[in-house]
Amino acid sequence: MRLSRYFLPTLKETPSEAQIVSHRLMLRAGMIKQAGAGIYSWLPLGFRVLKKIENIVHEEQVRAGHIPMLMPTLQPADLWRESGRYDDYGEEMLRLKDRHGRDMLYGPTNEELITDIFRANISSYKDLPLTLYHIQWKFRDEIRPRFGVMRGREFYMKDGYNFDIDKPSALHAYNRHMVAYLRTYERMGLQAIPMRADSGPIGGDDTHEFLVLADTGESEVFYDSAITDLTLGNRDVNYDDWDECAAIAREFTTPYARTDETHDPEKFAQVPEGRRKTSRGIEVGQIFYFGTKYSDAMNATVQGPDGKPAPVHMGSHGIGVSRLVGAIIEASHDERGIVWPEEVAPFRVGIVNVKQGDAASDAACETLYRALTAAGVEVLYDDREERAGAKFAGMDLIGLPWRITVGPRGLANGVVELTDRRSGESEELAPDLVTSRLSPGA
Ligand code: 5CA
Repeated sequence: MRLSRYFLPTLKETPSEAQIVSHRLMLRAGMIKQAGAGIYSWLPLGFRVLKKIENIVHEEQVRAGHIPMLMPTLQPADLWRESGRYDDYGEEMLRLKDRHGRDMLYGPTNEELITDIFRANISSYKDLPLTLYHIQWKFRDEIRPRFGVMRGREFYMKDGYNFDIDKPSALHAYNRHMVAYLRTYERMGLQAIPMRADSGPIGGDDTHEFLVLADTGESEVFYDSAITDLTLGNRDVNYDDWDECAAIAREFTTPYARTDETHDPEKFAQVPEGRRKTSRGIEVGQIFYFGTKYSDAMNATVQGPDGKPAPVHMGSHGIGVSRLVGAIIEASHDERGIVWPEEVAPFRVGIVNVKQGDAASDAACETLYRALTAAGVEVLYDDREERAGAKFAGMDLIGLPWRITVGPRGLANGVVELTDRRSGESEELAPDLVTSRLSPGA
């Protein structure tokens, strides 16, 4: 992408309405524009990151054996009357009427809709287990939308639903989601810690939230620091192996880690003193096992192995896809701007032409831009007639992992400069070497 033809409305000034760093940086980097309280347009740069995150979520769900689909944002109220949540959900639910006077709502989540799809199509235990998911916009009329996309009213969420014949099978689905989530967040360069949580309006006994530690997080968290040493890494997990998933879930949930809602000071006191930590956290996902709550209320049974109707055990599992954009920035930035982890960066590399209009510089940039693009590398080429200083500041602000600086002085010696955004380290290299260094698989 050539910056001269792109749409990247960066701001020099810090917007006064933004209280936390991720919100400030998303506005300054031209990623989002507020449309109304808690409602945002995703400008091209923000949209690229949102899609990268969405893709990782999809890949890890499919790897775990879950099936993607898409449900609508608007739902008929009747389904929610069946489950009893039409009244229970309260003011957070945005209610509306269509032209025929029918009650509708903008979905805050989808347990009812998916249970309706399930009961219309599945009648035998032989079709279980089944896990379906989608990534779709949700609306919750939050009292205090704030912190930009972190607590929006309209937000993008992955929500998945498992249907199982009994509790052990549903608990395997729970553990499988936990492993898939750990892997999802790690791929985004994040450490998200599963913490025992409260189930709120979704219901159920077993639930864990995944929290990213950050001073600006809305939840207070208490944990054994031993948990921060755990990583899933490149373990080749067999998602069909109940014992393997259960062992990983145990490994990651054994050290004490709880939010303020479930915090137990007596248990916490048993953690060795030096490892007892209190911090703030951003909730980037939550998994629930709620048994037969929805299937009972909505008459979703299947024929069991003994020929009799059997209740269906369910769970639901959410990831805050749009919130993750903010959470990643909270976890990865410096005083100059965002520092994107490679996997979610909007572009992998930026080219800065320090002397636009200089024939040799323009030609070298052009060659690099084409070679990198041909090699499948996502490049943003700053080809504007701007001061070099402004170009550097802009690149630092938007936080691409690599910057290539091209100028007449280096070119006279046959080199360009390659800079790592995270460490700030630079190296002078021949342009062809830069291309091969940044090409996939190199
Ligand atoms: N039905 C369940 C699981 S699918 C559910 O709705 N879970 S949830 O309420 O915990 O939401 C899932 C995730 O969405 C949360 O962990 C959080 O990361 C994100 N989320 C929730 N509310 C908001 C909001 N107002 N703005 C941005 N993200 C949100």
